[in-house]
Amino acid sequence: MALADIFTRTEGSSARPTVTRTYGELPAVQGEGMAALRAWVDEIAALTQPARVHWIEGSRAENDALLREMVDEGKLIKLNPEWRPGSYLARSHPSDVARTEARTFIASEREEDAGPTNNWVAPDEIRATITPLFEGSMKGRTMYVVPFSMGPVGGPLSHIGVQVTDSAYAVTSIGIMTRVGTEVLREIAGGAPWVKTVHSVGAPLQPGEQDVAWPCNDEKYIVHFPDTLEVWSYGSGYGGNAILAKKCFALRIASVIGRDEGWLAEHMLLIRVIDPAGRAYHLAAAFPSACGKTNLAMLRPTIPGWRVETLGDDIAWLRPGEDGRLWAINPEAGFFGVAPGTGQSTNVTAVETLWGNTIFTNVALRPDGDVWWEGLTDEPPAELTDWEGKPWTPASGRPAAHPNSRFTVAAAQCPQIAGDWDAPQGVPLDAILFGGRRATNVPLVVEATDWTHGVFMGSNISSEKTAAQEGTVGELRRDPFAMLPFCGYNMADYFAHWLKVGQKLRFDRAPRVFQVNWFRKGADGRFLWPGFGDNSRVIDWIIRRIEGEVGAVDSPIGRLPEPSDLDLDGIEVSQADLDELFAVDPQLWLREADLTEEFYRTFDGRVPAPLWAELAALRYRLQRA
Ligand code: GTP
Ligand code: SPV
Ligand code: MN
Repeated sequence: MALADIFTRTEGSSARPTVTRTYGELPAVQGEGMAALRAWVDEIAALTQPARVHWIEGSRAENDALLREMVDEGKLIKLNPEWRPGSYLARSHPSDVARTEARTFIASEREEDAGPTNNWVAPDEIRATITPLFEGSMKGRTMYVVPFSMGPVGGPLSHIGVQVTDSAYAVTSIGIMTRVGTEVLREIAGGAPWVKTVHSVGAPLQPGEQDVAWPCNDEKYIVHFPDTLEVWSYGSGYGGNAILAKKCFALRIASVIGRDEGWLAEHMLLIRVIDPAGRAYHLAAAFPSACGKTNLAMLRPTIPGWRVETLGDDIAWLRPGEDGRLWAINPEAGFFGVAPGTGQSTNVTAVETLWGNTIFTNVALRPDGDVWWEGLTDEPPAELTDWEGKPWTPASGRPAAHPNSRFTVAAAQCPQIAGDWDAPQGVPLDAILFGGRRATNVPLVVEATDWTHGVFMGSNISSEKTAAQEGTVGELRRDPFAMLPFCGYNMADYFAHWLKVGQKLRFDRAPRVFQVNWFRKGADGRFLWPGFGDNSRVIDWIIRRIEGEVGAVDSPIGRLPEPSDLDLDGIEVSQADLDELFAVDPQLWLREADLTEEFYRTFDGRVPAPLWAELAALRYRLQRA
């Protein structure tokens, strides 16, 4: 693919070679809405006191200049263009490597609107806390103004926002992950509503002070104001803490907008699956962070004749259509994916996507100026520089790449991206999958009996924690709909909203709901299921269920495949492993049901009655199994 094709979204904007504009020089976009934007930018600049203000226009030249500047400042390492053209490595501060959920707040007017799964703070109180932190926080730095669109600019399901930030790394990342630039300003000028997002790494520079490679602050605040549609993020330069269009806007704030407008903002991948007969199906799947979304989004089926086209890998916005179907778009424009575990044998599509024009963060550097991470190749290189910049050899006894190291790359670079991946109206869903990382109990695949049962399943997802968030890896936690850290309002109201959206769908056109688990382990600790490309075998069963081509076995927790209906041609899975993959132990599930009751009770009566009825019915079936 030609470089020019990758940056098509910036075509039409004038390519200006100059990066820095002094404060007061404004883009030549006229319109009513610009006054409010300018006033807001003035207000933030007066508070944060940057040395310069730079309105981002989204051109290729501007992006290149920002990257060059960061290389000059030692903030990025330019990779060897022979191996990885147009690509860079960022090394974060060792304390700033993942989302900080404990420092993430929902500042709704009413505490009950945040609910027990969120950190609630009163808006006035938190403004009083963070305003002094933002005071002068951009001193000596450039404040970038980044207008962005989630979804194609002007699309019926799209929403726009503006991020001001003092991090050029954030600007270039947002440029990959969203549609950025002057065409968004034209929407704002024309009066389109927009979300305000403010980001500072919290590291002002005194005159003459030398900057560091990754400025950040020990004190961190990621604060969402759902009532006024604002995000204020302080102290972190990392991913979901700093690319505010992503988790903060497209999930936490958008979930609140969706609640009010009748749609859903979800932590889901989106794919089109094409069967050997050429029939196309659309699937969305919600798995918690680092639990396989990017991998499933880029699936290469191991069953002959099947194909998958990628539509999105992390976020989907779902809206009931006039036709009674549930329509979905991927609001993002790029992938911010987990590097470790991404390799030739697991996700060759991702490896090919990363051929160039990629910003890597916290992976290892090879002596030849290319990158490496655990799982990219079976054999590690003999020597590397690790993610902290220290010499590394296979004998070092520690990972060379941080477990949550990531790549940032344009979606258009994915070799199996769907031709219409950015179609403004999206695609109609045939199935929704919920999953998590569960070593025990949860079968490879289970089908929900109907929408309400599916919502019950989603509300009960739990998963072992990964490196994508601060905390203890492996610890089991509830992560309903894979949205625990991302739902911007009361989770029980969110369950009710899912039920309500279901009522807007035609019963025979609503997506069918399934729960999957690629991560079940045997007593010896090994994964029972080969996973990755072989997950196509589960998708094949799901689609044949949708078409009514195969039956299923009723179990207390839902419908399981008839063992003979799973296509296992060409893989070695022993009968004992298969039995274990689908084993449902009523005693253990009754214990899970107790935990569900405990969880539901934390919502003070807000969990919708139909879900309590599902829990009662589950227990009834389990007691008689
Ligand atoms: P976020 O970007 O954090 O939301 O993560 P994600 O859900 O997109 O997860 P991703 O696809 O990046 O996978 C995370 C880790 O899970 C990687 O190390 C993968 O190698 C591993 N993984 C993904 N799919 C499978 C699978 O089918 N089986 C096994 N065993 N591991 C998998
Ligand atoms: C996740 O943690 O689910 C991610 C990465 O997708 S971040 O954007 O940092 O949230
Ligand atoms: Mn994610």
